Amino acid sequence: MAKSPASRPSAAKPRPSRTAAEQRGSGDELQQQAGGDHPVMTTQLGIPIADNQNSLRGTPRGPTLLEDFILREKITHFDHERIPERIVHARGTAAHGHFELTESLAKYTTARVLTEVGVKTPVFTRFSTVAGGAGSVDTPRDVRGFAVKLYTQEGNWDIVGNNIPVFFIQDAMKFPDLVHAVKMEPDRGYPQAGSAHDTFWDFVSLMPETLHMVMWAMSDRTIPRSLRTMEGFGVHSFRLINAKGQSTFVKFHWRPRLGIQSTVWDEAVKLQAADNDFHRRDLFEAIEAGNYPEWDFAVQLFTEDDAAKFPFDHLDPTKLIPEELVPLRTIGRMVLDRWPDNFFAETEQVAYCPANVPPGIDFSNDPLLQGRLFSYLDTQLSRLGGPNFAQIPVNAPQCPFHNMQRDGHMQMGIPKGRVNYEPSSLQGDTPCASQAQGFRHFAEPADEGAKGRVRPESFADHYSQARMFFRSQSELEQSHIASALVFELSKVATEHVRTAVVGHLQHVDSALAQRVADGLGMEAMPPKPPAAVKPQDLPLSPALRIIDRMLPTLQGRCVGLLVDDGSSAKSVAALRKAVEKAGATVKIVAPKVGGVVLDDGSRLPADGQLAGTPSTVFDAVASILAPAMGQKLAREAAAVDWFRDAFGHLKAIAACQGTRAILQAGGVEPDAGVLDPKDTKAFIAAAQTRQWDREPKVRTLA
Ligand code: HDD
Repeated sequence: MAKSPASRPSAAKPRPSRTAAEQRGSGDELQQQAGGDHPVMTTQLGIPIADNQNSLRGTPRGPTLLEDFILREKITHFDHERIPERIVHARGTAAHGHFELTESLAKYTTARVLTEVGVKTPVFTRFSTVAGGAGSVDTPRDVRGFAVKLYTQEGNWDIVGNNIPVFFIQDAMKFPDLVHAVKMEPDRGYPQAGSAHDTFWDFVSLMPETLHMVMWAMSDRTIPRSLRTMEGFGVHSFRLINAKGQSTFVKFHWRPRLGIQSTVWDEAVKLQAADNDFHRRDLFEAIEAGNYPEWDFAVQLFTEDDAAKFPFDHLDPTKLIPEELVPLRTIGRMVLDRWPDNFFAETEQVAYCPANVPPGIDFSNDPLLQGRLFSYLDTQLSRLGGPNFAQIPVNAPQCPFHNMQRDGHMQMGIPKGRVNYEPSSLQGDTPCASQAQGFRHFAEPADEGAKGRVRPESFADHYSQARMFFRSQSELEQSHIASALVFELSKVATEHVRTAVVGHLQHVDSALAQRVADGLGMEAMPPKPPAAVKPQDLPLSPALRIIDRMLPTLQGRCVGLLVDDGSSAKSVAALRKAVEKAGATVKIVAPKVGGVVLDDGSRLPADGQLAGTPSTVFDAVASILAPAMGQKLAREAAAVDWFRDAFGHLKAIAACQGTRAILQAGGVEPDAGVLDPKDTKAFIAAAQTRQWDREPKVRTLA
């Protein structure tokens, strides 16, 4: 422990003082070390700094002086480096890119972004988890935010959506309750970033409108493999308004060109330990490598008359419109091709708001949307510190903008002239509103009925679409949902909450309720709660599945290749070539990050060290090991887990003879998805998908 100056022997003579630069090296010396042509460091106000290592001392061993304005400025700024994190969607990651329209919707809207084919509109897209704090992990079971800011020529358009097309609640009035229930419990401060706890399921059990989205939340949609393989949904019905002032309802969809890909639950759990930043690293690496993720942009268009025939109310955000009922029309694409320069300045400070729409797009009366139109601007005022947050570069429009809004905290502009009001006759160039170009609200005829705090009767059916969603899933996906329900409810300590949820599940699907009851070890089936509306058997929607719709491709994915000293250089090169040809990357994993010496004497550096690079981070794994190394690694838990987990997570494995000892140690009985790395063709084919047939052999599903 360092001695404090006071405890030093008083007899000790102070050493002659050296200047700060002599003690730690001056800025000039450091500059020389780093090379390059560095600008002189200054304070915020431009005063050049001579020493950035030492504070100003009264004497060499004496007190620090209050006079040290450089120290005070630096520490003060540091003390204020954080802003309040978002109350929801705090953990996120974002990228720049563009949107390009491929089909004009001029018949339906005047919005130029939806009518000018071929124009590239810049976008900034932020993905997020919902429940966890900014420092939580990337891969919990959670809904993902999918927020796109399009910098159109008529102002910013924000599509603030999720990767699920429905929402938990019908009315914004319940949003604070929902969020309080799902976030960490207020007395104990946990769990972080997860819904598997009493308060969330208590809320669910008392609010049956949540049941449809609960089915989605328990599906594999909430454990995505990559942000690049997620769908995005605008959720609510919006309106498109054409030149004649006519309205058409619209739902917005983003469809990943790489197809949808999810993890299996055990993999998601282990990913939380393997890499907190799994999703943001994946997005960063893909963009850095030039594998720019792309999404098709599609719309569902329907009229008021169409909507009247739907067996649900489209203004209820707990309902979706099956694409079998209203097909999707692909009209554009989004490409993300540029990583932000600075996380705080852009990803943290970006402010989305569903109320940001250009002329030609308008809102529906969805009561959840109506509440959101207020909430986002309001939250930014405190999160970003005042009314001028639209001046932050990532939030500023990229088209001309003029108004009479002035002053306020952190005003960055210097408005000129005498006139800051409208109308005015004193200046010729002041901005004026324009009937021709300006935003016009749809002249919606008024509904019948009296004012009141009411839920329309058309919102009363809470179970039919939950049932439709569940029954539309493949057998395996249904098992995943049942197992997820068992997992989550097993974490609920309050028995009556578990019972109540299983009661509701009977309205969704009685076999599902039975599976969950069995999985929870319930002795008897709990009573069914009364349902306001008898659940209907709606036509099934196979389009809602994901396993069947995964794209058999290796494009954009990553194969882990385990090697050790003596691995065959030829086999490593052949495998790498085949994987790269299939559009994926290979990452070399070895016992030491410095790499290995291959059998031809060449050195192969590793991308990851075995213990710190588990197979969970790869889409498929391969190993090329000399038999002696295989024997050695068979005694290494990290190597055994590498294969056992890859097998359990239904991944293709290319395992050479040398690896068989490790597989044996892990109790892995090779199946059709365990291949010889020399048979690169068979390995690529298997690696393009998961080995779903294997699942019943490796775990018991509910
Ligand atoms: Fe919200 C953030 C998506 C309902 C209030 N929301 C936020 C973000 C996304 C969504 C993606 C993160 C944006 C970003 O990356 O900065 N929210 C949704 C969706 C909803 C929804 C798809 C239902 C369809 N939200 C919703 C309601 C309310 C809010 C009903 C309040 C009445 N949401 C907020 C918020 C946040 C937010 C508190 C937190 C940070 C922020 O806005 O900027 O205002």
